Amino acid sequence: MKRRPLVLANWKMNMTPSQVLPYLDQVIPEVEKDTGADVAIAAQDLYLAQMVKATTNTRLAIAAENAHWTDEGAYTGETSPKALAEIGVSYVLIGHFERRKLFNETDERVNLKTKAALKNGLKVIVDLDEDMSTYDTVNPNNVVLAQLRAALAGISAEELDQVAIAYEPTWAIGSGEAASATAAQKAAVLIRQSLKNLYSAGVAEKIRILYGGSVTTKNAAAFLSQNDIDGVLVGKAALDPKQFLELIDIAQ
Ligand code: G2H
Repeated sequence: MKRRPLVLANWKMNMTPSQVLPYLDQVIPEVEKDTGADVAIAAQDLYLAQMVKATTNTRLAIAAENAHWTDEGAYTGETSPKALAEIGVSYVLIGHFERRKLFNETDERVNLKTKAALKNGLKVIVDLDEDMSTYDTVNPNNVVLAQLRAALAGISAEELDQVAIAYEPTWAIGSGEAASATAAQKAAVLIRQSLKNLYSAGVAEKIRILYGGSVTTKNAAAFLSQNDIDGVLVGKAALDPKQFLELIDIAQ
């Protein structure tokens, strides 16, 4: 089954306010010409409303980098998934390695946040982040597959329609050293096999699995040509609009 690729930029805590609109102005006309891939940019909350406005009625979707697990309440400094949905954000990235490592995001929180985002109509990219060396066999103790099971606990097959999975080996994140395409494909196969066990073959066939971790214009084609890799999650390279456009071209 051919799944429509997703190219997701993760700006992280980069880009200054004055860079946001010029970046979008450069990217939108090109994205509008393309039809073969879904394209989204995840950015700091501060920029999201402006970005949604600038991309209204275009093919470029806007994503949040995180969201809370409740709609409202006394959670100083947090962002409500309900508010994100109301301003027109399309996607939210949940469980990125930097959230897990630097902000103590647990599997349980990833699950709660995924459920809350889905309830509010947001599409979710669930990030699984661990070392590739745990990937040699379908081992029930495999950390990534444990993260997968925990993240999706209580989520129905129907809800899963709005979920994509991103696989990012920890050592490849921001390091300039990507996984090999064959190793990433192997990881994606195991993730898909796990989804088949958790849901069904049909569900597992439909879900998009992205590779992330030092994706560049040089290595993206190799990842995207793998049978089970349906997109890329790109940090550093996507900070340059020209490189981001090139990556989108590669994904067509
Ligand atoms: C990994 C990735 C984007 P980079 O964090 O999620 O960033 O492409 O800079 O490794």
